[in-house]
Amino acid sequence: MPNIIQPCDVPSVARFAIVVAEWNRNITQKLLDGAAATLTEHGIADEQIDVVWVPGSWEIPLVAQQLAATGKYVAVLCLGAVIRGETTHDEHINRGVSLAVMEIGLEFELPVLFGVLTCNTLEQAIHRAGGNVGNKGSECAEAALQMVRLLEALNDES
Ligand code: DLZ
Repeated sequence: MPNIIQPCDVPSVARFAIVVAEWNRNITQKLLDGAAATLTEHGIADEQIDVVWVPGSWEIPLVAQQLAATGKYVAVLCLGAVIRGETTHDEHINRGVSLAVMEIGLEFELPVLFGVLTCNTLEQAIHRAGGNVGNKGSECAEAALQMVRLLEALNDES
């Protein structure tokens, strides 16, 4: 039988960082609320969660990088809501931010979660921020917890 690596518990001292964009705050506040509630449900205390607001999604990577570089966090969650307008602005933001978030995670060997909505309409964003398609902030927190547990298990193996 293959050896299946089982996720460990989240360390009790683990700290989580959340970077969240002010742009479309009516949406991003709900993503943040969902992410924080999910972390709390899993036993993470408020004192273990640091939140940093940035102007827009474009500014997320620089702050996520700074937070990752501190070495204080087991995961950095990136939350934003990019909604298509009349120009291609959204495409530039989405491409830049998604690639940068991935690169930061790889550079610092840390889960850096992409919780940025990339929607065609405000309605789509509303549905994904606690509406009928769930809360992508909560899902982002679930993924963060899963990755933290998995990386703990991988470290234990090595
Ligand atoms: C400028 C801009 C636009 C048009 N749309 C969004 C958006 O839908 N979501 C978002 O998070 N940010 C948007 N921004 C702001 C940019 O992310 C950034 O803050 C500015 O371009 C300044 O660098």
